[in-house]
Amino acid sequence: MSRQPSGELTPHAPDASATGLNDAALSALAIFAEPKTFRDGVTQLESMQPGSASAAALDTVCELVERGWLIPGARTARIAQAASATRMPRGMFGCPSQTLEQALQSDGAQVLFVGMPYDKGATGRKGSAGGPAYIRQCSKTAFDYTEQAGRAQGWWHPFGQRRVLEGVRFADLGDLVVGEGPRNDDDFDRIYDVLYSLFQAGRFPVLLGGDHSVSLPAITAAATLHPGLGVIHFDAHGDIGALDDMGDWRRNCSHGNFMSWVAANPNVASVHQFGLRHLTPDAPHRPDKVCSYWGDGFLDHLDFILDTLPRDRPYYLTFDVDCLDLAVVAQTGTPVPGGLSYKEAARALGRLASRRIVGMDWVELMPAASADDYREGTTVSYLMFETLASVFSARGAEA
Ligand SMILES: [Mn+2]
Repeated sequence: MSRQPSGELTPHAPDASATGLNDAALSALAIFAEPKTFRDGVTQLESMQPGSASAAALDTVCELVERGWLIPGARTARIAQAASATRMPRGMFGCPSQTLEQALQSDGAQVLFVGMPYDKGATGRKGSAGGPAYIRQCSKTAFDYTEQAGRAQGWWHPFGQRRVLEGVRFADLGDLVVGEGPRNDDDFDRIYDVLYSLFQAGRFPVLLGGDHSVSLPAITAAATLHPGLGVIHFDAHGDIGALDDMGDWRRNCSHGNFMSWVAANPNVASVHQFGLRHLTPDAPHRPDKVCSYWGDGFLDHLDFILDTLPRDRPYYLTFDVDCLDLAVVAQTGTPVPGGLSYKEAARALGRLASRRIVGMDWVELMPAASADDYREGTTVSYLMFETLASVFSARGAEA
């Protein structure tokens, strides 16, 4: 993070002593026990350590911010407002709307949908900013969420011959505000802050994109709270390049390269990519922790792949709809033929959901040209519903 964060910073965990931070970092954290701005904190650290170069104080605080030990504190109220600014009477799958504040209370819902109508990170066709509204509109065809006396009713699953998602409460936070500023700026801070607070409260966030770059702040938030995070990535494209060529994410991150910074995050232990098939002029760059499965061959080896995904690891799922075949979903910025069928994707997601998934995003879906064309939104909604059903079945329907 090369840019100094605005607003006041505060430590994200009260007790950092057990985590192997060095003395300089610990005394810097202590300074921020009383929230203060980046600049004030650095100045105070310099004055406390006479003789130390001011660059060292700056580095220490920068690293604390970058690794998520210091987080924006004064922003919470503004974020809550931003998140609820476009609330609708009923949200994804017809579920009730909640403010972030309500969602974070002890009786808040378990699954929280958050829309991000953002496509500043799309390098080609724009339009995925319309994704959240479109998929919400289509989603009730797949599943119409209901509660009785505060208990989620779930739905009957014809293949599983059982009710799924019974007792798992859903709520929709609405869309986050997208500002007028440049890409990767305040919009990303908002995604980070909202998802961070949901992860911290033990909620299961479902981010509705938006172009794929919105996953960077979402995964960063997940990795900060769940160090050792695994990322499960469905996509036609790897979205990754050599980090040395990428530079500053604030300036350069787009939907086509965001995974470079995800993979470089020390809190991310692994990235597994499925469905890749886009042609590139050169052999792709892959850091060691990234494992890519090309095309649909992985479907024959799901048992083997699952054995390579440790059970005790938390995972974040990011699903780019262009991993699906062009004939299944064409309303996406960079469609590629030869992708997964609906059934193939559902089977793979169902198996991978046996791992502990802590949150997910669904990105790159664009609205249909015609207002009454629900086909692709319905397809993606079904897949999302199936995935949620698998995730919460695997958890033993904790509710
Ligand atoms: Mn992508």
